[in-house]
Amino acid sequence: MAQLQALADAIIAGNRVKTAELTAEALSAGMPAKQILDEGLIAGMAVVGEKFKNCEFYVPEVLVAARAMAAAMEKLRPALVEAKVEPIGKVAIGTVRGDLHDIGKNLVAMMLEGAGFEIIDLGVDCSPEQFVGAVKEKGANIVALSALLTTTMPAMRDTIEAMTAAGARDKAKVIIGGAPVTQKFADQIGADGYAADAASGVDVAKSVLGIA
Ligand code: B1M
Repeated sequence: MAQLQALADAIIAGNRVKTAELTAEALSAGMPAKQILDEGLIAGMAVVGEKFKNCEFYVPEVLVAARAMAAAMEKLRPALVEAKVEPIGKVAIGTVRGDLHDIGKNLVAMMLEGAGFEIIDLGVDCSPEQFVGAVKEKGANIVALSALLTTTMPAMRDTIEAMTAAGARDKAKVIIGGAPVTQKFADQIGADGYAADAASGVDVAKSVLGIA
């Protein structure tokens, strides 16, 4: 539908004003909130993710697209709540203990939200107990860990061990990423998935939950 394609294009262009306007127009025209989300906003963010993976887009383009998405979500959220549209998963994301880098983590969170996940953003310097709490008290079914320092990578293992000790490991999948992190390290510490970049983070999050 032309209206939804225009919405996706506005997201890809990072046009915040136009994205919000088109979302409001679609709602006023009686289009279901879920259709606007899936076929307009998420479709646009999926293209942004692909372009980021293929190095056609860089961090600034992704940030403006995510900002446009956030503006549209402000308009759409009440209608989604009313329609009882469930998120496809609940992700507790944070940078691990001792680590203050959050630019990459924020990008991953934005892409995940753009793909339909609910995000519990725990921020930076997160203790293993914060992740355990997000699983046990807030029902997160994915824990996404970010580390940018070789010295904070061991905190990823500590988090997984704390989840196991607290009986939270079987309630949530653990996915990890960050510049020094590798698939090999993910395997060594028993994480369920590793993503090299924000767009792959969406693929891995869906894959660990068995979503196509
Ligand atoms: Co820091 N820093 N820093 N730093 N910093 C690095 C990481 C470093 C490589 C610079 C260098 O020496 N060349 C180096 C680490 C060396 C190492 O451990 N091997 C370093 C250092 C040493 C430090 C300090 C120790 C410096 C000091 O004080 N002596 C200190 C540590 C503070 C702390 O954390 N305790 C420090 C501080 C800082 C600032 C505060 C100044 C600032 C952070 C600001 C902020 O984040 N709000 C900063 C910055 C900006 C950097 C660099 C320059 C850029 C990081 C970044 O944002 N990249 C960085 C050098 C570099 O990378 N060129 C550096 C852009 C971002 C989009 O990429 O974060 O990799 P990235 O995220 C990607 C992927 O990795 C992946 O997706 C993202 C998007 O594609 N990803 C995930 C990330 N998390 C994921 C989670 C997932 C999946 C994918 O979950 C599933």
